[in-house]
Amino acid sequence: MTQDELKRAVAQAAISKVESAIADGEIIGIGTGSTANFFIDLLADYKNDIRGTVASSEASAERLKSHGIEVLELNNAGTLGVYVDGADESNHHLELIKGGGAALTREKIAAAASKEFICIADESKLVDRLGAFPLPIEVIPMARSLVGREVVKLGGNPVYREGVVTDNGNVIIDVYDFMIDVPRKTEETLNNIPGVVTNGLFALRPADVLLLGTPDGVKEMT
Ligand code: ABF
Repeated sequence: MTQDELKRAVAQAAISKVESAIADGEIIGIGTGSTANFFIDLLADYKNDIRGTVASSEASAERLKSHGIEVLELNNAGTLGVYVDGADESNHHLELIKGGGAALTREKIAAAASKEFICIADESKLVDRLGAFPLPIEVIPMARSLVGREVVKLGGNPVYREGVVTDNGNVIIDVYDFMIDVPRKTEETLNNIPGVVTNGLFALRPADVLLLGTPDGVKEMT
């Protein structure tokens, strides 16, 4: 199976898991990235049944609207029944690195606002230890150098993601050479640096379910 076929398979499995939430009139949180895009495209079949969605990026909002699916502001939506999104890495505790697509802050808000967070990924994303994928940090532009120096003190190698402005008007620093042994602690430490909006570790609020696409079928981890 190709990687796209694995992504489509997990997106289909996620559809099965959200059907009851849709039927119950819950608002569905929608993530960002190529795996989430497969989910959005499959969700189009339910557009007349869905009460509404909240998107974690402008790109996903546009894709949802192009299918005729209603997109709401989170402030008007209340608690989300379920949030479905991809990841760049997951460990076996369902602690994640996210933000390769620069949407990490809205993704973290959507996950925090959801009763259940279903992560969808192909099997290449499952790791024993987080950190081979560079950890993204969203930073207020004037704090870029300060945050970079603090990251160096913590042992990381910060690289400014040139030419990228987030949906919130901020910049991204990717931290290389930074293997993460205690993700919750690292998440807190980085978030305490002045100028950091948030970082791409999802450990304080990990996924509740990981649907992993493998050549032998979709595996569910909880
Ligand atoms: C979002 O999309 C991000 O948090 C993550 O960076 C990325 C994963 O993308 P893909 O599904 O294309 O691998 O979920």
